[in-house]
Amino acid sequence: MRIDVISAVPKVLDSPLNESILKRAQQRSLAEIIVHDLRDFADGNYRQIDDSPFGGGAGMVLKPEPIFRCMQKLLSERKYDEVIYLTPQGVKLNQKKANVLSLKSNLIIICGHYKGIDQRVIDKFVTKEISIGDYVLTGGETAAAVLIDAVVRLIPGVLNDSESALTDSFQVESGFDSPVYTRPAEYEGMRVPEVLLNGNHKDIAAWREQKGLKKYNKVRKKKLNNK
Ligand code: 6GU
Repeated sequence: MRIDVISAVPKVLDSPLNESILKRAQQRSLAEIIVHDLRDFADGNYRQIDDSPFGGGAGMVLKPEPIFRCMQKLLSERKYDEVIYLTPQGVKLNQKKANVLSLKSNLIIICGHYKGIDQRVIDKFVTKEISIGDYVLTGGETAAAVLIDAVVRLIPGVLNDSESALTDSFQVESGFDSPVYTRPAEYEGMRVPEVLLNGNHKDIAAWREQKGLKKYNKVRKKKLNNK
């Protein structure tokens, strides 16, 4: 998979994309992630990439020309499956959407900044507007790091068997993982649940499912009676 990211502050993405599993995915050539600095596509000595909104109001808007130029360059080089604009006004990301995106070959991600991007960019190029949740971030870069992480780890070969995505919470029935423990079996007077120590895999699987489900119901199911 190739992912091109268009950003006003590409540095924000440096470490999230170049450590751990995402680094390994790129080293194994399973993912190619290229971040484009909007300023490289801007005009004049000032290389201005944003301006105040028509009609007034607070904040700045990313100008259309640099994004159009970057998009036109990319589209002249290859076909893209989706052009994603990351915005709090988008559809909310979930595991199912990450699964679908992980099957694509070429993606463009446009990171918004300040008050957003000129609507004409969206009208001309964008095929999906995605939000990572109902809260506001200063820019789309941190959201891009989240989206790329969620998608790239699903590409076959990126995770080792021991990290398999098939058993992830949200891929399994209950939606939540169970609690996990490692050595020592007793620490500061707190003992690991006996079922995990006795080696009965059927009991362990049942315990894990029940714990995940119980936590899910406690945290996510809205109580109807206000108690
Ligand atoms: Cl995708 N961008 C920004 N700036 N804020 C967000 C978001 C995206 N998703 C949730 N909040």
